Amino acid sequence: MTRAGFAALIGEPNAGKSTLLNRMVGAKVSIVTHKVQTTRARIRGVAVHGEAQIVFVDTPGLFAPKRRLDRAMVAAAWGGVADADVVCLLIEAHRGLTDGVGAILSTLPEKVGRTPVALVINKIDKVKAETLLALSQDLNARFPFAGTFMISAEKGYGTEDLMGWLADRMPESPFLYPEDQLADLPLRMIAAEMTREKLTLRLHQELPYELTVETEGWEERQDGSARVDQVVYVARDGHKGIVLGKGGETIKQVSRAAREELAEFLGRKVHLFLTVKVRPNWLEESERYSEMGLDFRDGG
Ligand SMILES: Nc1nc2c(ncn2[C@@H]2O[C@H](COP(=O)(O)OP(=O)(O)OP(=O)(O)O)[C@@H](O)[C@H]2O)c(=O)[nH]1
Ligand SMILES: [Mg+2]
Repeated sequence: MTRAGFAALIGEPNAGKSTLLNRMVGAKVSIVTHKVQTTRARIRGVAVHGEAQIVFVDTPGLFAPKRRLDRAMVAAAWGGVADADVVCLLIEAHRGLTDGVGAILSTLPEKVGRTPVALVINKIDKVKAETLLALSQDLNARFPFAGTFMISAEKGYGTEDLMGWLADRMPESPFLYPEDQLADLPLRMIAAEMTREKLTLRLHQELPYELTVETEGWEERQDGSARVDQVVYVARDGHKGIVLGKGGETIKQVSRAAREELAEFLGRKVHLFLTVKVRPNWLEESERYSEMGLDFRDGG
């Protein structure tokens, strides 16, 4: 008898949810940056452990939302919890019980109901072992966690234990995805995310928040290569210049990095064309949200 189900990864922005998803799946399915609010929608990655298939659901970080996009992202994150068989709450070891974590813990009971929640203290490579025990006790006093794990998603410490524990908690079920499938994001969205990651890594301050990337065209060529056309939407005139960079240098480097990653992912040659468009109101356009995999109405 096989097992299969959903494990949702939730936590504050930057907690390492996407890093953990990629580690568990063994491939880069979700983009990772050092900046907060990198992930914008739910992203599924599939892992098989023994007789169990675990569908990991990466979610946007949980924080106090102010803008429409924030609200849609936070709603998407809690939506991941609603569908899950097990929830993993990721906490950053070196930041501990922040106000943000406190806010999550106070909302958690109403959101999870009877679904088991694992406490996953991540980034243990950044702290001394002594601090972990106190943090774990403190957190366990505030919520009846079904298990506690100390991990480093980046280094791979403790992640196999967590995987085994999750596998045991999956309901009896046939596999939900074919065994060789790692993700269920459409290719055009994976490609757009790769470009957004490279832009986010390169740009500073608020700019990454104010842009979105969409794949507008995908053409398979006779020679086996793919031509991919993407649009980078920015909200302000001034941002276009920043994205392009001096003499177009920034967009050129972003384009090269994204093209190389996409080509490796597909295992064939890619021709990537990026166009930057100013669209002052894109953060209020429902079509942009559906392209991102978000529900526009959640932001209302
Ligand atoms: N030192 C250390 N850094 C880590 C670890 N896990 C993740 N990181 C780093 O933490 C940063 C954020 O990681 P992400 O995986 O993007 O975090 P996230 O929770 O998905 O963030 P959002 O999508 O913004 O909510 C990146 O710079 C990661 O390299 C870890 O175990 N140790
Ligand atoms: Mg993320």
